[in-house]
Amino acid sequence: MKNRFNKQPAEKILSQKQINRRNFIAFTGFIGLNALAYGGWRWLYKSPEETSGVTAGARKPLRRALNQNELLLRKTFSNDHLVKTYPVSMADPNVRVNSEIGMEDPGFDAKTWSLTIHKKDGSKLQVSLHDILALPKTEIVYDFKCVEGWDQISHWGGVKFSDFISHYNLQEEAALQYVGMATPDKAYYVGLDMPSAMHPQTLLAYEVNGKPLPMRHGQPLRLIIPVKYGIKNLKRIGTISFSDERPPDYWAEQGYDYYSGL
Ligand SMILES: Nc1nc2c(c(=O)[nH]1)N[C@H]1C(S)=C(S)[C@@H](COP(=O)(O)O)O[C@H]1N2
Ligand SMILES: [Mo]
Repeated sequence: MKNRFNKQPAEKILSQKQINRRNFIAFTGFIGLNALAYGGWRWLYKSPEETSGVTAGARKPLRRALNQNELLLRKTFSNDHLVKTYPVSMADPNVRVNSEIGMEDPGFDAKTWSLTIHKKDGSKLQVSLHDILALPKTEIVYDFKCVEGWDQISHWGGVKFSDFISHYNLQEEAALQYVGMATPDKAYYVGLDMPSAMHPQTLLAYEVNGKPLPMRHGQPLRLIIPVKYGIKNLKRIGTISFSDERPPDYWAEQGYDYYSGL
């Protein structure tokens, strides 16, 4: 009797010639794609490095691509586009500490710290933490993303940069195209396009998880700018300045994207 449960599906039997042909196509295709990738990499690697300026350290074609990408991103940027937020319960209680450039001064004292604002007319405005704590407080829980490949949902509190601007009547400054921020020792610094700085989720933050910022997270005041990668979220802000030219930016001088938008 025939076993009806042991039926083999009718497979197409390939001739040796067909097998050889398929192997040949797969093999040459593999070699070809690799040659193309290698050629592309050689081309990029051998192309000249950009002229050092506000940005540096990247091959010219790569920097061109980054700058083009910035133009596209800027076209779609809007204050109505909010970064996704989460309930406080989802915030990680152990906030990761990344790098601490510009925070190494052992003599730094958060109690005597004040924020220096360089105004358009050349004058300086000194703002104490006490003054900042008196401004309306905003909290945000969002997914903080570092270019090094990690991200973490974290909870921050502070004053909106845009609220700070209106409280101190810095409208003329905010009409310029860029904001520059630096640590008190000037060792770490970032440049930000004004629309991103004025975005409603951008904070001058003094709290993480409902408590004052620990030293390693930038005590007493840091930038939280959810529309950007971690590199732009300067810890321990010492000075803020405004300009129509791109301010110096620590990582853009090392080949990273100046815009670093998300
Ligand atoms: N002053 C200063 N701010 C800094 C950095 C730094 O090295 N020094 N590193 C940046 C980078 S790359 C990231 S990912 C975040 C990390 O912030 P966190 O340590 O609070 O997680 O801080 C940013 N701000
Ligand atoms: Mo980072």
